Amino acid sequence: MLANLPMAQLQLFPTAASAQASQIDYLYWFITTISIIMTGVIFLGVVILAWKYRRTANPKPTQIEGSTKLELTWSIAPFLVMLVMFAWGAQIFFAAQTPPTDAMEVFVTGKQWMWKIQYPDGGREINELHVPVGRPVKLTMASEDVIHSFSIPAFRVRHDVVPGHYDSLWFTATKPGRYHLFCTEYCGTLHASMGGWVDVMDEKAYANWSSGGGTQGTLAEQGEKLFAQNGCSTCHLMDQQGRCPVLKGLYNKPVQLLDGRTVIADDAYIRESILDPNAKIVAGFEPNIMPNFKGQITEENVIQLIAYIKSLSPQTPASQQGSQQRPVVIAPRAANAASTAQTQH
Ligand code: HEC
Ligand SMILES: [Cu+2]
Repeated sequence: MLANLPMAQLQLFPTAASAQASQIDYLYWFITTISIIMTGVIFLGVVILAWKYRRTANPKPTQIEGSTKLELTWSIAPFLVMLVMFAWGAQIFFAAQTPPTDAMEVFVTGKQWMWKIQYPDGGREINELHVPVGRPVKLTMASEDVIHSFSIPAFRVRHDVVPGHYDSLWFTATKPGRYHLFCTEYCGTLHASMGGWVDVMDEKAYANWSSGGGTQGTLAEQGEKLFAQNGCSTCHLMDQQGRCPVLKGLYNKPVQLLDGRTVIADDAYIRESILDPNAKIVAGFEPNIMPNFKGQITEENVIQLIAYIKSLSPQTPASQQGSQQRPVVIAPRAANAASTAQTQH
């Protein structure tokens, strides 16, 4: 329906190629229309009243004491309209934060000045993202350096990618084709060229394309190699718990911490455990034993390591994987600030 609007034909408006796009467009047009109407009413009022009470028609100024009824009307009516914007907007916003359980996962790492894409089957690309039509896709995104922002206008999705944690977004592409993807956060000299294409393919074409897969094994297999290369396997034995926790079956399970809190071992938690091991110490273990891998393991390698640790546990739906930007603390303690400050010294 929106495609018939003259705006769409002028190409001022990107095509709508995802399941959520039309919802967002309807809200956009609703807000724009209301704003235009409101602006029109106010301007008209200013012009009419200025004309009606002009000096020549009113040599003696008329005293107007005000009208409670009128004031209530122009306060309450816009308030109700804005509540509609709020409720509608909140509904779309929350839907955008909640990927469906069957979403397929793709990993994106932003780096000055390119987007690196990793697929669970081990395939990887730069500035190209291949997705099947009609299937929800969840992107888990990290930044290697500065703040970037991942944006696909045709899908009406965009999310900042902030260094230090995972960000995520999801969409369901509805029309096969090629769509622009961008970095929409100024990130340095070549920011303008930090973009690429999303290729939306029908199921068959996608199956053909993805059977290419990774030449170096799946993401989890790549992670297994890194696990040995970085010496993780010398401490984290597969079945025998010594000075280091066993990582088998860890993924997405609650972990009891030394300071009494409990966290869920999602992507964000495992990422933090690797890059900043002392941030959260597992109960029964000691700090400062696990080396800090920050600066030694890239975000892409962390993604591979997580895939490996994940593969040591039964399957978990993508929607429950690392959708949180920071590790979730289930039972935060109020008096925590003091105790963490101590452990940092
Ligand atoms: C020198 C031994 C050592 C090495 C090497 C080591 N770790 Fe650890 N790791 C530990 C210890 C001890 C803990 C528990 C204390 C803590 O939470 O920091 C731990 C905790 C963890 C946890 C949290 C486990 C849980 O049950 O919540 C993860 C995940 C982890 N390590 C992954 C890795 C990965 C991946 C590597 C390799 C890049 C690695 N570790 C290398 C000793 C090590
Ligand atoms: Cu960028």
